[in-house]
Amino acid sequence: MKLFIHFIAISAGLIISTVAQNAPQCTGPLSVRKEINSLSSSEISQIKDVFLKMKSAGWWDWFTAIHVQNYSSLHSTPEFLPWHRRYTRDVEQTIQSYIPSFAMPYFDASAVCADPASSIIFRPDYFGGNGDQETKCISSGIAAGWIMDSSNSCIKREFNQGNRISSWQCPENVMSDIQTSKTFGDFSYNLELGIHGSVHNAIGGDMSSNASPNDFIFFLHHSNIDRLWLKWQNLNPSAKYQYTDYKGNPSDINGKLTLYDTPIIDSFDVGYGFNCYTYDESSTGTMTRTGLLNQKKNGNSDSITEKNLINFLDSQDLQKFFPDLVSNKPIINAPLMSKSMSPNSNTNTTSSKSTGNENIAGNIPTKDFKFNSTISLKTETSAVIAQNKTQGSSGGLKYPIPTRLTDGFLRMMGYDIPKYREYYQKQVDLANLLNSKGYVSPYL
Ligand SMILES: [Cu+2]
Repeated sequence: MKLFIHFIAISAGLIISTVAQNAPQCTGPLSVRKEINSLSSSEISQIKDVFLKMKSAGWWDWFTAIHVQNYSSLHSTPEFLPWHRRYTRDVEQTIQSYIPSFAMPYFDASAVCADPASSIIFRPDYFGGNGDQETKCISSGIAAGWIMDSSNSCIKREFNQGNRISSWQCPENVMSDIQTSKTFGDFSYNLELGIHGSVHNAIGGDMSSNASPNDFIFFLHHSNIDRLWLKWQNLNPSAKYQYTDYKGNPSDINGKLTLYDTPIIDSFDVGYGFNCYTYDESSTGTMTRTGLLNQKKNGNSDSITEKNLINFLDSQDLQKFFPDLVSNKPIINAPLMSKSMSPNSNTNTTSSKSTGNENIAGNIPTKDFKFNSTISLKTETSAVIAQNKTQGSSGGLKYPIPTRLTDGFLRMMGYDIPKYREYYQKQVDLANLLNSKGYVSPYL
């Protein structure tokens, strides 16, 4: 109850009813979301202190409860992207009530595709590494030792290859998903089945259950998924308000978001309504290998491989996997900013708290919400494809084949299995093609 009052207090005064098709443009400063590698050590230790306070105030269990309760409406459905955009923003705004300058970092997972376990996020001074061999409990990182309401237990991780994580989608695969998905429904499902599912499945433990928000990596990951959606939106302006499921059936964009009392369409515009944030995309086009590696260090992955691909693939292959690269679309370093917004274009310096539209429906669970459906699946190691790190023909590392999602994970998520097989085959075909052409990824 205490938590509920806290929540209302934060939301009070910020409720704006949204009847128009588009929420109003943000007038205050935008939160600028940076890649996790770009955070300073003082930002990380500040987060650590605040997250502990938020844990005792019940926030993390609260946010997990929301996800657990509404799970089935939010995955494998058109709501996947708009709902998680809203949810991630709510968490960001809650953290901002403790640290006003906070912006949700993103984890550019594909930038560490060949050896995900080496990511900075798993360091002990960040979010800790794999779970214990027996208990699966994490023993390092910001949330080590926490007991979560959803399981009445620790936060668990179970990497899919012992203390390693097998390869997931590299930037080329993610870029291909973005360029070959021409409708919202296609894009949403490809992203969900692709890098989204891979990260959840491969980290395992809480991350591969419906209580995944227990692990803060969830929010770093969804911030990145959201960034990729924004990228797709900016590349496909005419399809921006399309709202269909993956089979192409139209869905109601003016309907309400699950749990929230706001129209789904309000999630579609970043820089408007409650979406007063943007992404820091500092990958600009220095196309030398050193330049690429420096950019890699800064964590941004998806706009820097394009020129590289043009040099290795013929036009037929480009057409199949990277159609935008043959259509003269100006996509290299495509701007991520919504419309004309940029973080520097704001002259209004009033509090960022004044621009949010935090209208939350009254049916969100209280902290006493009962957990009875948490599913935690064992990783099916037999289905894990071993990572291939042998040398490619031109001296660079061979392009890794993304690991297939396990059958247990596919079932738990309710994914369309034939659709997944088709999607996954295309991912493998691309990896094989790149290897057959002696392609050297700037990320390996
Ligand atoms: Cu989710």
